[in-house]
Amino acid sequence: DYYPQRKLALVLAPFSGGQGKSGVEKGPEYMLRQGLAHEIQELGWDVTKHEPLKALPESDEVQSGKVKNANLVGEATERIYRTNLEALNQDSFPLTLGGDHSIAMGTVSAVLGKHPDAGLLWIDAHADINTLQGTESGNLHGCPVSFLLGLNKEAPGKLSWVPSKLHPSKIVYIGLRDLDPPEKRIIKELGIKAFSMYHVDRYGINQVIEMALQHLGNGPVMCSYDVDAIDPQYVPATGTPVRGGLTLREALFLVERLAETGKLVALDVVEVNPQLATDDVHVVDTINAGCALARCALGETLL
Ligand code: HAR
Ligand code: MN
Ligand code: MN
Ligand code: MN
Repeated sequence: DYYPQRKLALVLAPFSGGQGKSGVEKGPEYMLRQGLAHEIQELGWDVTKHEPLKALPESDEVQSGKVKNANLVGEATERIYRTNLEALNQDSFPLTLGGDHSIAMGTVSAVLGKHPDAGLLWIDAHADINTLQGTESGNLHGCPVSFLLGLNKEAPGKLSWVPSKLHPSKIVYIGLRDLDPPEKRIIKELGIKAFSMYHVDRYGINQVIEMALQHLGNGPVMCSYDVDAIDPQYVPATGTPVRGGLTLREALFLVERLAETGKLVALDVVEVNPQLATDDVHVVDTINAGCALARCALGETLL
């Protein structure tokens, strides 16, 4: 058990600069309004709230080279990194609420700073492993894994802070179903373990998570959870929904199993965008799913 004192750092990351749709910065606010902090306290955790992006300078950049908002993303992710590393050093579990997935450059780097042997579970419809060369969209939320792996020779502007501490053998994907051709090539070339929705259907979610955990070995595990891994029928309010995703039970089972291992050291819940809902039910469903992921990862459903 990494957290016998049950201290939790709730890190709010209301950030949208890694992609083009506004509203994803509202994710943390909506999840808090749903009562998430209190729910976590009721699970026995001592919760402190952190807002590293307070007074983040307005971005005056349009595009630096191929990617958008490189300086803004660099500044935001470095702040998140510092906050999360400090939390980890004080034996707190960082639960980071996004925000778009570019913020994982900060959260994952913090975990690897504290636990160099940590494994990373990346739950997502997308691989987010595009390089500066390979990205079609120029959106940095499609690129965090390439930075963590050190696949970009020269990081633009303030992105240069990101340390490349992640080894390709220490990441496992689950839920993939929408990859760009260069992303598939990188995953193959580096031999990265990836369970797509095909594998979830073929083996079942229980076998998939066991294989994933076995691949990562015995050390601590971090989970970066993009809610678009879940089928849009359960999580419609997200920026890039892709049909044919995890059921809500499969999605929650994954984090329940992680809680059961006692090896989970940090969790991100990202890409919740309440503004993209077309009706109130969609907002409620999406926010409830995001909050349930966090609670289940913290042991709510374990007996
Ligand atoms: N692969 C595409 C790109 O690079 C889209 C990926 C981004 N969408 C996400 N990330 N929500 O998981 O732009
Ligand atoms: Mn993602
Ligand atoms: Mn995604
Ligand atoms: Mn509907």
